[in-house]
Amino acid sequence: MNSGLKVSAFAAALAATFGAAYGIGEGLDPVAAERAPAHDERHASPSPEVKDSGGHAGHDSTPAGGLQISEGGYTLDLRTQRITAGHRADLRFTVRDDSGRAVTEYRREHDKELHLTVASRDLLTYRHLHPTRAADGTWSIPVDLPRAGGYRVFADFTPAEKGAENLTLGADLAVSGSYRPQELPRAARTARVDGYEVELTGALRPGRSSELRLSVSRDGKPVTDLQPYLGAYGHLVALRSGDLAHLHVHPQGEPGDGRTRPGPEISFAATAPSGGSYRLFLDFKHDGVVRTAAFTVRAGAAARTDAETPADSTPRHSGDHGH
Ligand SMILES: [Cu+2]
Repeated sequence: MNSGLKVSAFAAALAATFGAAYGIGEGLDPVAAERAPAHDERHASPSPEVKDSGGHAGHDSTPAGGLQISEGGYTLDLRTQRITAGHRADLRFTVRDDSGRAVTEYRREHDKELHLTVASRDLLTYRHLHPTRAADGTWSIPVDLPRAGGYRVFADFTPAEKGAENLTLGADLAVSGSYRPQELPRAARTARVDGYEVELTGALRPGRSSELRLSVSRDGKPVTDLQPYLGAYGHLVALRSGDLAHLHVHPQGEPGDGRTRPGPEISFAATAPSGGSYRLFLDFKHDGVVRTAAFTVRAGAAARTDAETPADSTPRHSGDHGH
């Protein structure tokens, strides 16, 4: 309830800000405009193993990240806090330690020192990016976000410092233009992107780890030659609707381990920090191109996706992730 109030206030403030100040983006079809080119580099959040607690909804796991700009002695200093919809801009930021110094040493995870995700508050726009770090610790990456609104920027990294843990820090980014918030697409088991169909089985459970399996097919045929991308056949990011809490999701098995096959099924372990709606973004690579399939799922006993979604349903908005 509380978060609902906050979201409403936030949306009203945004509508006022963006609606009044800018006419840019008017006439842009928010869904069509969102058909972004396939991103060449994206992936999912690496993180410390969260053990399956076997039913104990434990205090030992902290599955939600990204809600704070500062955590564990590290701060995300987002230098670029405003950009304009439909205009390419440099997103610049620094990660600082508790003495204010820019962090310049990181532990590589999934092939990269830092993984950046950018998501709109309505969860229809999503980017997974790998910025470049200058010697002084400043990170930068060009972004082009076609839709105006409130966004969250997540930096997922592990400082090289001894004992430092994987962190996901989040900061707000405002994208100016004509703001038209969309409803969260309804929960569905199937997502389509670029002629591929991805089917989700398994459920997201509050407070405990559960398995999510995503099966990729094209033209009705299972895809059995997925390509490794950043050390896995698929990368999954899950964001909670309402506050954009960022979940830690772990791929199960990896290319070359002798038992993980290159499709059609990709398996993950995920823990939902609470009941509610979540948006899942799956990156997978096939024919040399990385594509993203997006799903809305509900976590919690009262909201089983299989019960609420007819088998033949299709996401109402496939947004940039559809077709
Ligand atoms: Cu990444």
